Order: sequence, then structure tokens, then C-alpha cells
Amino acid sequence: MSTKEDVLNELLKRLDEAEPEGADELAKELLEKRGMSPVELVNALSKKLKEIGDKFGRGEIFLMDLVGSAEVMNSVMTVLRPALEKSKEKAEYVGTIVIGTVEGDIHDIGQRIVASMLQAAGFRVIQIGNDQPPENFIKAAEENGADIIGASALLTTTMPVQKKLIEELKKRGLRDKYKVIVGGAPTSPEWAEEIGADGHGADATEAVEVAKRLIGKG
Ligand code: B12
Repeated sequence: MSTKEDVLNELLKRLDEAEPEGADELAKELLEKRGMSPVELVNALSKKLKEIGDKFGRGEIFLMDLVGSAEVMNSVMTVLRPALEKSKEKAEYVGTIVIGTVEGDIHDIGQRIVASMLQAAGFRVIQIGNDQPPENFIKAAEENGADIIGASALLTTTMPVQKKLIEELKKRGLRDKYKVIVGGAPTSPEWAEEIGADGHGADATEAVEVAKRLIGKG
């Protein structure tokens, strides 16, 4: 008989080998029959995806493989997202956040996981998508009465757009109106401090903690 670990390893193998068939079913089984929490599963998948990215970085796999793995992750997220958001009904409203990936960057898997976890924690989340210039973050924040702006960057070449966002807020006299948090694999608390952001989240759990703390709800 297969154990929870067997099923999880099977799912991680699908991610590794960019084999989408049945991946969503395996995720469903882990959540519904094997007692795995959505957060635990997200963390396991994120860790594997990071390993796959490192292999790509070392030239051991091709871009096509990376795209395939991202597709598997996206299909699993269709099962995971509703599971993460289910706990939302229980959570009390804590605040509004605008979140997106910065201009020039189409990586949105992590940003969407963060959005789901924030929603589950009681935030109203305005997702503006990927490849977004600073003015779009600001426009969405103004239109929705946001408390926080969250900007994701996965490329070293797009990290400077997070800085641009803060500069743009300053230019418009809006810097004190919003808390700004940044994240994405190449970012760090030191980077956040350097660009004058209010916080950094290394993963979705930390993102929720930081966001709550910044608006006095943590
Ligand atoms: C999947 C992936 C892709 C997919 C993206 C699909 C999608 N819809 O997102 C595809 C195949 C399209 C892709 C394309 C490219 N990619 Co890519 N990709 C990755 C990979 C393997 C995983 C990223 C991911 O989803 N991780 C899983 C999630 C859960 O983790 P995460 O994103 O880090 O998010 C977590 C935290 O960072 C945090 N977080 C994230 N956002 C936010 C926001 C806030 C506000 C907070 C608080 C927290 C937070 O919480 C999240 C949840 O835990 C990484 C490898 C890596 N090590 O990151 C490379 C990687 C980021 N890619 C890379 C590259 C080079 C590219 C390309 C330029 C390749 C090319 N030659 O075309 C293009 C870029 C296109 C573009 N303009 O953006 C490099 C970047 C190198 C660098 N130094 O900049 C990496 C590091 C791979 C490598 N080692 O070389 N990629």
C-alpha cells in the first residue's frame, strides 16, 4: 500500500519530469485523503521547483523543461488554491493588499501563492498580475483603498523595479500612505532595507506574518 510520502514523491516526480498527467489528482489525494495541509503541500512543491530552477541555472536542463515544470505547478495550483482559500471564511477581515509581479517579469506562481495565503488569513487581495509597472500598483492601491502594496520580482534584472515603485510613491507624495512589502527568490531583507521597503517575505507564510505585523494585526 502506498503511503503519504509515496504519493508526495510521485507528485514531485511529475514536477521534476514536467509530466502533468494526473498531477492534480495526486494533489487532491494528498489533501483529501492523506491529511496533508495545503500549506505543507505548497512548501514541498516550492522547494522542488527551486531545485529544478537551480538545475536550469547550472545548464543541466533546458528552458522547455522549465516551462513544462511550471505548467505542472500551475495545474496543481488549480487544486491547491481553492483549498488554501477555504479557510478564508473563518478569517476575520484584516486589511487590503495590492499584489503583483513587477514590469519585465512574468513569474507569477509565487506571487499567486502569497495572494491565496493572504486571502486565507483575512486580507482582501487585489491581484494585478505580472509584468506590471509601478504606476499600475499605485493606481490599484488608490482605487481600492489598500493598506499594503506587495511587489514580486524573480529576476535580478527586474528587482530594481521594486525600488522604482518606492521612488514613484515618494514622487507622488504617497509613500506614507502605504506599507510596501517585497519578495521573490532573489530578494532579501537586506534588499528590502536598501530600497526603503517596509518588509520582506521569504515565503508565503512569512509574507502573511509581515503583512499582518505592518498593519498592527500580527
Ligand atoms: C517556474 C520558473 C519559470 C517559469 C515561470 C512561470 C510562471 N507563470 O510563473 C517560466 C518557464 C515562464 C520562466 C521563464 C524565465 N525564467 Co524562470 N524560473 C522559474 C523557477 C524554476 C521557479 C520560480 C517559481 O515559481 N518558484 C516557486 C515559487 C513558489 O517560489 P517564488 O517564486 O520564489 O515565491 C515564493 C517567495 O519568493 C515569496 N514571494 C514571491 N513573491 C512575493 C511577493 C511578496 C510581496 C512577498 C512578501 C513574498 C513573495 O513567496 C513565494 C511562496 O513561497 C525559478 C527558479 C528559482 N530558483 O526561483 C526560475 C528563475 C527565476 N528563472 C530564471 C530565468 C533566467 C528565466 C528566463 C529569463 C529564462 C529565459 N531565458 O527566457 C525567463 C524570464 C521571463 C520573464 N521575462 O520573466 C532564473 C533567474 C536568474 C536571475 N538571476 O535573474 C531562475 C532563478 C532560474 C535559474 N536558476 O537560472 N521561469
